[in-house]
Amino acid sequence: MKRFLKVDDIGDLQIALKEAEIQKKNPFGFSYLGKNKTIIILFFNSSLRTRLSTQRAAMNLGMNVIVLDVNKDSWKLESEMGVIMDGDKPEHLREAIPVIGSYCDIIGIRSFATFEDKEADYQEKLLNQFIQYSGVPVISLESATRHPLQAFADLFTIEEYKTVQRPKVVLTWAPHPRALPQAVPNSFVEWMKKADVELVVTYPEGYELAPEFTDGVTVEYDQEKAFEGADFIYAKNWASFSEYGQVLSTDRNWMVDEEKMALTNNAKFMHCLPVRRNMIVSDGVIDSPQSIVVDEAANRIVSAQVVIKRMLEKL
Ligand code: AN0
Ligand code: CP
Repeated sequence: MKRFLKVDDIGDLQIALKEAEIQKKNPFGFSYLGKNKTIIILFFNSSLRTRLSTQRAAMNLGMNVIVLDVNKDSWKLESEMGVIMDGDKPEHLREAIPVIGSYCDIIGIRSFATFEDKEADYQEKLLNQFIQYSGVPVISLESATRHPLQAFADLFTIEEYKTVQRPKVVLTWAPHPRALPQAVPNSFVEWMKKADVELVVTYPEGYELAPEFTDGVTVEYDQEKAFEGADFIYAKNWASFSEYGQVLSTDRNWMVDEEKMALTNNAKFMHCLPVRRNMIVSDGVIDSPQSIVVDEAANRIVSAQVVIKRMLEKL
């Protein structure tokens, strides 16, 4: 595997889920694969889970790990081609990327949507430069439009917890004070569409996701109706796609609370984290036995380990 950016990169989901199960049962079984191999993970944005779980996955596979917080510990990087670099950025990505590539065997990169330019975000300009110039396999640790390691871990978690063959999975928008990327819901939809689940997405009008992700997906604007009979409730805030990057609603009625969970089929509550309590979800729900957010986060090691293992096998 040369890159892991979206669902198609993982191939057959059933095979990937089987591999995840094997890795989870025997996390050190493939530690010989990473001997004398190095992964560099680069962060242009904050992270707790991705940063730690990806390191842990790479260490389980016997790799050396280097982590760089680009904004804090490196030079400011210019990304536009053809500019006169007389501003505050001393280095260009065009040199920085192949240099980083020369120090490692795999690169992981986190870089959120800027919300400045919808087209630039949806073209994944930064990620594509890493693919083009690094010379090594690239893993998305959440890009402008997708968060594939999260969606893979989410799917694996659903597989672990489901009690029916084809569970009803509801992705619900929930309020948040600041504009958040569409990457998590985009990937969640992208992966669920390929999985054996009944997917329903619910959000206030104006929060439609990019059609490339939601074409063919069932949308229910009435949140309570969407929750009826659900086996999994997956909450997430995102900013508007059409009014790009805008917060159109902070309606607290969309928070996931005990009353709404009572409409479900004793559903499990999921969220990628970090989550704002009593904005997105009530204390009562996240502290209940129905909440599986910590197990979900723990499975981020598993999804990263499947991906890194596949890359190591091809080095
Ligand atoms: C980010 C987001 O919504 O994409 C990261 C989630 C994994 N969340 C925040 O910035 C709070
Ligand atoms: N879910 C997730 O990716 O969390 P972090 O932003 O903390 O990495």
